[in-house]
Amino acid sequence: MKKALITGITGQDGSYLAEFLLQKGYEVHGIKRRASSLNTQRIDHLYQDPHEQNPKLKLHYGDLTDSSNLTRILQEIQPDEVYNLGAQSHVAVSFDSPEYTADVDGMGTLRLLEAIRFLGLEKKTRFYQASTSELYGLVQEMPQRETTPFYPRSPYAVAKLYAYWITVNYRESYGMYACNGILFNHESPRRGETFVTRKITRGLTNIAQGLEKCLYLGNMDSLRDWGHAKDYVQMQWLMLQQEQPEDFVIATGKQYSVRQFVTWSALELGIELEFKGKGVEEVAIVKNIAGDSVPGLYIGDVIVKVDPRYFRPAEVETLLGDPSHAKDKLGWVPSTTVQEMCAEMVSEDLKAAKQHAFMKANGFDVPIAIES
Ligand code: NDP
Ligand code: GDR
Repeated sequence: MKKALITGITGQDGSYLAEFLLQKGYEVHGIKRRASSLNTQRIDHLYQDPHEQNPKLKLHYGDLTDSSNLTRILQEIQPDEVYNLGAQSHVAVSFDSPEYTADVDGMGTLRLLEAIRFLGLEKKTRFYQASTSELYGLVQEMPQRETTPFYPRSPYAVAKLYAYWITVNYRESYGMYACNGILFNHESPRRGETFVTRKITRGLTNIAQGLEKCLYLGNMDSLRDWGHAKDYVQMQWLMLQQEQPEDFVIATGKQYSVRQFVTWSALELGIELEFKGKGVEEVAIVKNIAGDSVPGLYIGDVIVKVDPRYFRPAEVETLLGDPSHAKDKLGWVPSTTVQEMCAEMVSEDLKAAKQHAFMKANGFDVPIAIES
């Protein structure tokens, strides 16, 4: 039985990857951070009670900032594969916490690689690094492929640049099977609530249930190449099953604006929107509502506004990936379109919003966690 260690197992990708590897028959180990409240919601459905059986999923407390902890966990598990998904992954937050982001996202990668080497596991343990399209930053070439020069535009992307190169360096220096997946944005119903797609689907479903009045967003012109996280984790695994380690771009090859994602999400709820104004003045107004699908909402209501607080000190305006290398070598074909993914996200968030509205209507004052 193969053993895998996943850092970031409590995150979006970590949860899908853990599911995938368990289905493949792996023993899966994950590193979770100590938090003052439970942070395992995304993997709770995979939990097996160690008192009843020998679980195939095992969690270890740890942190990418703690080398001795990482070394001890690796020594204990001796994994065949390590997936380094753990990160302070929010680009906007990285401008507020640049040093922490560098420590976790950049140095954290070095700590793991060095622990593998120190323990003499460099010929046994294969290593996947969660690299990102944010490395491309300011446009150098469109679409972006494995050979496109990097121009990072945030402390997050600069930290990930270090992680990218240290992974390449350990491969070249020590013959490690180590590779970078340069993944473009991927989303799902499990996406963190403060990334733009989930913020939109959650915000609009709350509005449709009368729980919120207006959704505030930043740069609506931003263009992204969005895929489904469930598809993308399969590529993470495939990258570690090749004869030779290589770096791959994983993307859909199509890009859409934030505004377009708002439009699709609203249409899923039966709401047709009209956008008026430019820049900070832009708003989305309800133009039509299908049937009586959204009681309490009226034509002419303004339900999306721009708040410059969400503008970034330096923006990545446009990302579009060229996945042809992954297609040729890994047989990559995304199984979900962005519209299908948007529909799935709206549907899941609508269920939660309906439950919330039901509780509220029945006298339970449950506040909505609105973190942006
Ligand atoms: P999430 O933000 O959903 O998950 C991040 C994970 O990292 C969480 O489990 C988090 O733990 C953990 N983590 C954060 N800080 C530390 C730390 N100091 N030590 C250990 N673990 C830590 O990210 P995604 O699942 O979306 O992304 C996975 C990886 O892929 C990240 O590295 C991200 O940068 C990268 N990536 C993501 C893309 C995307 O579009 N989703 C695209 C390209 C790259 P906790 O739950 O406790 O917060
Ligand atoms: P990104 O994702 O920065 O691409 O990083 P995010 O969803 O945060 O932003 C995408 C684009 O939308 C614009 N935007 C807003 N973003 C947020 N979060 N909130 C808003 O209100 C808002 N309004 C407009 C942003 O400016 C940006 O242009 C994600 C993360 O998962 C990274 O870890 C990963 O490496 C990259 O994707 C690929």
